[in-house]
Amino acid sequence: MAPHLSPPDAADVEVDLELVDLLAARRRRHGAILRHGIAALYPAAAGALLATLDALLEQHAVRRPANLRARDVLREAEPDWFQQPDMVGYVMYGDRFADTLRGVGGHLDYLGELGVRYVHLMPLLRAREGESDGGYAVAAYDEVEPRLGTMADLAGLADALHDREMNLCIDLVVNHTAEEHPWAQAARAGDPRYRDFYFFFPDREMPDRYERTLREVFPTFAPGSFTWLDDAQRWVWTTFNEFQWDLNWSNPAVFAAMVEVMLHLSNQGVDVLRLDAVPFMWKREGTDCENLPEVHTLLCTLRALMAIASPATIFKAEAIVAPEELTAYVGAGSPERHECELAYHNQLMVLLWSSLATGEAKLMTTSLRRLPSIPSRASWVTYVRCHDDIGWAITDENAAAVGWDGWAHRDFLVDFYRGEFPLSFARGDVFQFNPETGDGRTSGSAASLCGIERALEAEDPVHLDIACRRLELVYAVAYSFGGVPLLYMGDELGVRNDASYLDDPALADDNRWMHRPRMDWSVAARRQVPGTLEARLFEMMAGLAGDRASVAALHGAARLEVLQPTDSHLFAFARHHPDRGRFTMVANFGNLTVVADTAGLGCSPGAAVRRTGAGATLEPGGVLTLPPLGYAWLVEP
Ligand code: OTU
Repeated sequence: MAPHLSPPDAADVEVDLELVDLLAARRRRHGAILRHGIAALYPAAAGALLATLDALLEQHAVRRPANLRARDVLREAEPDWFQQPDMVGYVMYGDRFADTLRGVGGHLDYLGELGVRYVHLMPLLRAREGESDGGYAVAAYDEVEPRLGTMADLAGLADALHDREMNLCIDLVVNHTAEEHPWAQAARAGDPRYRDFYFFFPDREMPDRYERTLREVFPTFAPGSFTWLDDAQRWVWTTFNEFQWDLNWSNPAVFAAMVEVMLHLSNQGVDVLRLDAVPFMWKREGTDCENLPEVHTLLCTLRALMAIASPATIFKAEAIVAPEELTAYVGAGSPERHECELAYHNQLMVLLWSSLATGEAKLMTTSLRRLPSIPSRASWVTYVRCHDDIGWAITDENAAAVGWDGWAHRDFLVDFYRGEFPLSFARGDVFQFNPETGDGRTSGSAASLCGIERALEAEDPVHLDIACRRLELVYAVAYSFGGVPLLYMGDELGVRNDASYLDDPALADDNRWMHRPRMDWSVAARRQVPGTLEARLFEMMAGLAGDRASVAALHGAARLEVLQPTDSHLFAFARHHPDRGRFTMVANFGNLTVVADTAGLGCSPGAAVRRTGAGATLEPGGVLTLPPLGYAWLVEP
């Protein structure tokens, strides 16, 4: 008789996971990092701050709902949940997608069709009235924007998502508050406790000294980094808009107050906190006040706290910075450090658009080969478009390495994507042109930047087909490069630029609203009408998600190797995992057909096609034929 284990009585195995034991274990695991971080950041106040944090942790543990405590345990058992090959994100403004949070909950089937398992809702906490930088000027961290609903609706949406194995990501604006936030109002009125929540200066002396080395983020609509307050007779630090006051994170009271905010949001069932504008969280004279070492210590310390209090909640860093600064946010360079689990891969995004414009992949290959690898427990979010402009973060060094002039190339990209370059297929606009530095950025929807808008206007089916291939090509890279791919609302339907923001005085100044249109559900319905643009693109995006989910090697921990094909129009990379096989993608950005040999890309003869675009084919023997904008996804066991 075959030996078998008889199932034990359920009562025998029921383990009572005492909350106190769990907390103690988590403290043993993360407590030293927490204490070290606090001591490093706040040496004079460390003891008192740790006591405050202890009290917050205790209060939080009592308040944390039972279902989320269970989720904590599950997530500790599956810490790589966000790295699974079936993880696909969708980014939306709740109001623009479905009016309210409840409305969003009513459209989860739609997201399910796209294979979405991660929903990023753009800023949803109560913002200031009027201009609010798309909600990035928060007036109350403990309230949901009334237009969208209530905190209870948010918790309800989290539950509904969790029931469908979907995860919730929300924005947390950590660098600044709105000037209407009660902290800011108290500071303005002269309350000394809250004065220290921000940076106030009686005269121009310090602002002038800082500004010698600061970069201007919004040079056209918010020049300078300080704003004069007539009533308070003070300058206040405002990196972004005048109504967004930078928080003073060197004040331990700010740290404690923001921890409270984070814990409260995690108790609503939030899985991922997108930490906005993290590079700016620490200032020091004589520097650009971005990416300072203290920022990284801050993030590690907050991470340790969250891992003790709410392990089900992870961090995504929003640091849209130069390549040499980027990778540290996910722990590159110090793999023993646990910083953010996720960060935006703005390099990949920028280089995809650069490659589409030039029909050349060598800059992308060279730049990405130079990026340090990141620890296997962290991942990128990869994306083609988001709600922001495209800042052309291509360094002079990387451009020079392929024989290009960095400035000239960035200038070309700005012209190309505003549609002003001969033969440009794009339709976009320039965002925040800075005449002092000559730098410009780009606004526009993915479809418009890929040429779909122009082709539709010209009623030109050939160019429409080519434009769709461009969109597919860049999304096919984003869906396989590593980590969580993000689908930006509307791209699945080829939504074009929308000029209606110009009619709203609170938005008209900021052309990023051209690529933040409202969802038109009658357009979405056309996804079911064969032969339409919407059906084609929707099926394409759903197919990318489905194929991605079927490739074990697309787990986020698989090592990335950017390959160097002999033909510089090709971009190719492999993902290696010792126990999950190998994945290879080859993409042709050029406008001639390229024939490549898969053995030359390191593939074994057993490599099989999982997906192709634009009619690419693989013949026995490993000969790959890639028409213009064609690509292949190859898998090996
Ligand atoms: C973020 O972006 C948001 O994504 C923007 O929508 C906000 O306007 C802004 O913060 C202020 O809250 O400069 O052009 O390195 O580059 O935080 C976008 C980080 C931005 C910054 C980034 C910022």
